[in-house]
Amino acid sequence: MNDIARIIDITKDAELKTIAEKVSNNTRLSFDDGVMLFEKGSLPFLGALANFVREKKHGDITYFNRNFHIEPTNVCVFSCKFCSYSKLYAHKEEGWELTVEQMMNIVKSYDGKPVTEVHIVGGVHPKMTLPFFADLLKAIKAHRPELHIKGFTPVELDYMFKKAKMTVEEGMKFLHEAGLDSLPGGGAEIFHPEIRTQICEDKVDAEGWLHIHKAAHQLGMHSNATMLFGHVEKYWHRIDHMERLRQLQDETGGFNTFIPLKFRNKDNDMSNINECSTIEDLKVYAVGRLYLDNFNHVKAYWPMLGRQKAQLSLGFGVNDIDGTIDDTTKIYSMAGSEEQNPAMNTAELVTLIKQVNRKPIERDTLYNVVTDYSLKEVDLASLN
Ligand code: V47
Ligand code: SF4
Repeated sequence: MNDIARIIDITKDAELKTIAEKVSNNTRLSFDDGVMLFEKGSLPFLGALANFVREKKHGDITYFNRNFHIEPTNVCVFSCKFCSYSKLYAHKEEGWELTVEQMMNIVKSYDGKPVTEVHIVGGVHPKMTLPFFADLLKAIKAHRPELHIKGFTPVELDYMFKKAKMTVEEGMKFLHEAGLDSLPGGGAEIFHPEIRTQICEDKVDAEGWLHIHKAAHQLGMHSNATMLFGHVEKYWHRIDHMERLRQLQDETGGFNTFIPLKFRNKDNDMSNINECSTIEDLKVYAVGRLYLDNFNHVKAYWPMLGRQKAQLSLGFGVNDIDGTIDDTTKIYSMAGSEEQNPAMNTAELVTLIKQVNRKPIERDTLYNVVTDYSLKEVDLASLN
């Protein structure tokens, strides 16, 4: 009996058996299947099924990349209740805003280091406009043309485009021409308005978020998609979120990676909500892997999850654990991330992946292989 037949065989529940058969036959799961997986699927069942798909797509390969983050500002005009930045607009003395020169100094501090990507994301500061960010993009490309710039969520973009009186298509083209290569996955949260009005009512809505990603895809740019889970949403809101992503992906094929983000409750206006369990985290990765059949990659963002849970996630559908993030990333440590110092060097990442018998591959943003650490003996001590 092969692996999938064994999974189907051990399932007593007829409905879950049907879902497992669909996965085995490459048949797309329906909305109700997705909800049922959350309602009835045990962790071992979901894990076995998600791992089957993960290994069919990628074998043991586990990707990571070498990147660094720039957060232009922590001031934000919006007031997402889960966000530890949101109160800063009223308390500007606690805020920072970087000039183009200061951000270029961060870029230059990586000169000679083998990073392939810069990830730029932050709050929405009213003075940081489209021309300001276009100048930043041009300056980065002039200094280091091969560095891939992944930057700005639709929340930031929607605000800049409106302020510049540009359409989404015009604004995206303008930034792309200035040097923006791809979009990160942030700002998606939970798309359904029933939840959005409770947790982030004043920022771009689901249609606006999807429109901006679609415009980027139509320019040939790739992007990621996140989902903030484990707060006030129900199972069906998660599936509704994934369904909207799956539909856009069918249309454009522009998404690289799905990144579930676990809600953390430190120092924000939702601190009264308990964080969900590790079991729930793993279930979300698994259902994400099963439902989003047209996404190539599922990523665990390890600074939020912690190193050990990131290792565990590799058996639940995850095939990417993000990158060597520098400790300048404040948004997560402020919200109570597992890692007080979210930085890991290449040797640590490679070791982490090898410890759970997976194959570490350093990738660039578009999943081209940079170095296959599974093929050769690497002197880990020599890596930075
Ligand atoms: O959209 C904010 C989340 C996101 C909290 O594309 C929180 O490669 C949990 O999108 N608890 C921004 N999460 C980060 C993001 C991201 C991260 C890593 C990689 C990529 C990528 C994208 O951070 C926001 C929001 O969902 N966030 N506050 C919190 N309290
Ligand atoms: Fe602003 Fe983003 Fe925080 Fe919302 S999540 S308040 S848009 S920084």
